Amino acid sequence: MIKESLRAQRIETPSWAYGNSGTRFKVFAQRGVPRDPYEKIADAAQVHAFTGVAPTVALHIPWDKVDDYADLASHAAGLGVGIGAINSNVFQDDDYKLGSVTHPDPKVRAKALAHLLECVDIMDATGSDTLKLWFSDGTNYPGQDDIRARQDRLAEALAAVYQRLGDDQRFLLEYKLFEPAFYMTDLPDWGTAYAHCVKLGPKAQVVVDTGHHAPGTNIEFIVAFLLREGKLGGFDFNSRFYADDDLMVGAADPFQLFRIMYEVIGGGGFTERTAFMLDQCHNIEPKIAGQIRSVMNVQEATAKALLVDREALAAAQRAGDVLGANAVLMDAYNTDVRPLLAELREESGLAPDPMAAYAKSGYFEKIAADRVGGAQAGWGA
Ligand code: PSV
Ligand code: MN
Repeated sequence: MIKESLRAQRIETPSWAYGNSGTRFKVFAQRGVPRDPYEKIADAAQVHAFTGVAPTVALHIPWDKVDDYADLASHAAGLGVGIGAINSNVFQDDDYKLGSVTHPDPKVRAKALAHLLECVDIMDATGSDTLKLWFSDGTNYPGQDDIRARQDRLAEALAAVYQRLGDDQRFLLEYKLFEPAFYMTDLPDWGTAYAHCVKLGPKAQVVVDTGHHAPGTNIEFIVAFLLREGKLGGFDFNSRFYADDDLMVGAADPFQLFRIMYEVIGGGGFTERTAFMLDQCHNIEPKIAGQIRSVMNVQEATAKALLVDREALAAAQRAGDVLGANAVLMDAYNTDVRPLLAELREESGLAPDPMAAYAKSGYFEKIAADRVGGAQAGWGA
C-alpha cells in the first residue's frame, strides 16, 4: 500500500533549475548548462530517468519561449517526459517597475494581461492544464499607491484570465510575503490568494511556495486549511533559512516537509490534482544532481508521512494522550525510509541510489563537453 502510493507519486521539476542562477550579487556560470528550452528538457528527462517520479517539467515564459510549442512538447515526449505547469512572468520588464496587473497605468495592465492570456495559448499548444501566476506587484513606500485600488485591478485581471481558461485548465495563484516589493505586496499571503480564488471559482486554486512565508509560519496549517476548502492547487517546494532562499527542498527543514506531507495525505491531497512542483535555484551546486537530491528528499518525507500509524494516532488523540500522539508521529519521522525507497526503485528497474547512478552515467561529462558555445540559459534568459 505504501509502496503503491510512492510509486504513483509525481514531482515536477522547473526548467529554470537547469539554467544558471544566483543572487543580485553574482550569477556563477556552470559547465554544461543548457542553451535553450530543448536542452533544459533533456536535463529534466535525466532526473526522471534516475528517479522514476519526475515525469513533467514546468516552463517559464518568456524564459522558455520557442517558435513552436507543439514541437517542444513532442521533443519532451520523445525523451519520456511531458510539459507541466506554464509559469507566467510579469516581473522582468521595465514597464513593470510600479507593478504589472496592479500598475496605475491601464496600458501597462493591458500588456501584463496580454502576457497572461498568451500563457493560456501556450497551455493549449503544449497540452498543459496548469497556469501558475505569481506577481511581484507591490509598493516600496507608504502612500505610494492605493492598496484597495490595486486589489480591484488584481481582481479584474484574474477574472479575465479565469474566463479564458478551458474546461480542463486551471490556474494556481502564488503568494509571497515580500520581495521585490518591500513595503506592501499585493498578494502577500494565503488568505489574500484564497479570497481571490474563492470569488473566481473552482478553476482558481492557491499554490503554496514553501519559501514565501514569514519565519515561523506554520505552513502545514495552511495546507490543512486549503485542502479542507478544496483550494490547495499545489506546491512550489524549496527550502529557506532566511527568506526566499530557493535552496533544495528538505535541506533546511526535513521535519517541516514531513509535517506538510502528513497533512497532504491526511487531507486527501495526495492525488494528481495536487501539483507537487519544485521551485529552486542551484546557485552553487550542480543542477541535475541538485534536482535529483530534491526529488529524493520529497520522496523520503512522503514515505515517512505514509508510515504514520493513523489508527494509533487517532486513538491517542481521542484519549487526550498528548505524548502518545506525538510519539506516533515522531516514530514515523524517525524511521529510515531509504532502504524502502531503494527497494522500490529496484522493483521498478531503477538503480537503488539515483545520485550514484546519475554520477556514474557520464551524462554530466557529456553535456559539459558538448555544450560549448552559445548563450547559457540563466536568470532572465
Ligand atoms: C517568485 O519568487 C517565484 O517563487 C515564482 O514562482 C516565480 O515564478 C519563480 O519564483 C521564479 O524563480
Ligand atoms: Mn514559486
